[in-house]
Amino acid sequence: MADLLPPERPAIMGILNVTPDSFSDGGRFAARDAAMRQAMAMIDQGANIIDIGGESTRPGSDPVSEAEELDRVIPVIEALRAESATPVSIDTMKPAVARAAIGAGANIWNDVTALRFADDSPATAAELGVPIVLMHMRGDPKTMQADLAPYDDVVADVAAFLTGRAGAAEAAGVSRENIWLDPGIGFGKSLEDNLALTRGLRQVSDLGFPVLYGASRKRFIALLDPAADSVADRLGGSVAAAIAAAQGGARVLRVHDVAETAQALKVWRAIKDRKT
Ligand code: HH2
Repeated sequence: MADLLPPERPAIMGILNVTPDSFSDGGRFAARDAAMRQAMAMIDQGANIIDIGGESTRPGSDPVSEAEELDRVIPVIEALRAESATPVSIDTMKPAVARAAIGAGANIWNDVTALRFADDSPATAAELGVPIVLMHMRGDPKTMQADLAPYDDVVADVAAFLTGRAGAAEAAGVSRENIWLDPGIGFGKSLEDNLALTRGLRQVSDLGFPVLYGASRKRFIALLDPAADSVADRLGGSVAAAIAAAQGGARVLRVHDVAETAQALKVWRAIKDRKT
């Protein structure tokens, strides 16, 4: 689905978390309506893809059951599909959730485990036949920050891991043009690792697959600016990282702040491309 990715600039993927902490008050219908309003606002602001997730992957977060995850995400995908043709990605590690989400109208499977969560993940990705995001992560969301053995060369290690996962996906029958890669900013990585991966993103984009990059509101920003302790105060750092990733060849930017990222990309493109 090459038309998901504009050639001239990275696509903006707007983040829609449908977790109890994101839309808690007022029950399921209110939660679905609030999620819809946020999705439509992001589309108005220039989001090219809406990434819907029903399970937090924040470090230390608890897993949720398949039934609960389906209950959270499927009604939102159906409601969004009824109102908009904007592509939707499903952020899940569970093949059954990916399958139901694609059945309900989602267009992309975003898997932070790179098809390692379940034995049938690779075969499911092949069968669904939609783009699959393979992300780098060491350990799982519960353990990843505890397990911070230094990398030899984080960019080379991540590139090698992603090459291996792309090979495994292809071996399971996923077509090459459906494979997207993601260095997994903030997943089991130190501040220096996140900076090196952003600086060295070209090495990942040179692997020949579209690269998705997500640093929006992540904790490493607060390590550089202690005044950004609250996630709401990380806009400047998020935009800076997104533009650095665009420079490094990212084809998709996963962000919370769509309008600001869209504006930054316009200015970045004008600086880069205009000859006058
Ligand atoms: N980061 C988060 C979740 N999903 N998917 C991809 N492909 N790349 C990422 O970097 C990525 C992701 C982080 O999730 P969480 O900490 O739950 O917060 P949020 O979803 O608000 O970003």
